[in-house]
Amino acid sequence: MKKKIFSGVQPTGNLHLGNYLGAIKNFVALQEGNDCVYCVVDLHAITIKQDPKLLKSNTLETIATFLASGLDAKKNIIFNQSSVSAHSEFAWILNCVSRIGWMNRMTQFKEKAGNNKENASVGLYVYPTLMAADILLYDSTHVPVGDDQKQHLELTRDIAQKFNNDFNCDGFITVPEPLIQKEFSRIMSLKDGTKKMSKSDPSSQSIISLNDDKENIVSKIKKAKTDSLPLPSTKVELKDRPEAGNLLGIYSNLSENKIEKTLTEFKGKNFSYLKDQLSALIIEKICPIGEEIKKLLNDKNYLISVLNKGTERADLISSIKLKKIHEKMGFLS
Ligand code: AQP
Repeated sequence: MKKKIFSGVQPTGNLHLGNYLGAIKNFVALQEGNDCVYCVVDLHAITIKQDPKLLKSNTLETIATFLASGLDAKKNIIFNQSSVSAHSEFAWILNCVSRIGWMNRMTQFKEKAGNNKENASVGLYVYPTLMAADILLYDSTHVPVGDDQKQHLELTRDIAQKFNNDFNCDGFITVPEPLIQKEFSRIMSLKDGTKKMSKSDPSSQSIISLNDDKENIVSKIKKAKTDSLPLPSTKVELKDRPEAGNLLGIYSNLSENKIEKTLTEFKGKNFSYLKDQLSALIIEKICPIGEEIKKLLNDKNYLISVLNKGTERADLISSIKLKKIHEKMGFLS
């Protein structure tokens, strides 16, 4: 059956291998035979202070990354969140449906706010209700995300169910399913296999950026943290070896092989052999995307035209749904 897909990426710059393997690669696979909506979530980005000039260029770069990775602008709805006002309007309604206790459990807020919670933006705290609004406005049935967003998706399901209960409209808001890869769904930092690969990591050595050139990739993989043992032959042995697990997981994901096959290929070998093979594979799969991003960024008018068309289509769908939501809530229209 055709799925209704929704997902988003923040235009916070420096998109990396984690964003690609955890999310964008799946967006591309899902575009065949499904109705897909892919959004550059700039309203989410501003939950942490952004430089307006950079936000603009990062938004274009994110669109360019979608297209360079293989998303078809005709098949999919690709647009920018702030251009479609239904997202923030519905988010406010969902702020009133959601419970403070639910928000208090969100680990992303705790991680991003750190020790300085009092100084974090209110937007960062209610980030999950905006995410729920994005997804639920399009009656999405499935949401492809990286493993780090699993908790927010579970909350989205709770919010959808509560809305349907509160307004006595069972099935009106579709309760979406997460689409998260089963294995190695979280790509880890090259400098610490227990920490997520993250755009905001202060060390550029911890991430492979989609814009990295061959020399950068070879150098970053060469310097990636390892342990002192030869590579193992079973998944069980990977449990206490986060760096080995991460590098082998990236290799498996990029080569589209199960981890068991990758383990058989590398068992007993040392890290330098794996690193050579992995660098070559990343260069083969990622560098063409980086080159295409550069090309697309030279044609800003084209990128803006893609956004404008997507905005029109997204606006139409979401405004119809929002009108129905208003009726359920008793708003006079
Ligand atoms: N390390 C990761 N492994 C797998 N998936 C990942 N994603 C992000 N990091 C990893 C997935 O990428 C999609 C878009 O992410 P985002 O840009 O919207 O936000 P994020 O999760 O906050 O990304 P970062 O890199 O961690 O940014 P910062 O440093 O700003 O917090 C999502 O589907 C996400 O799961």
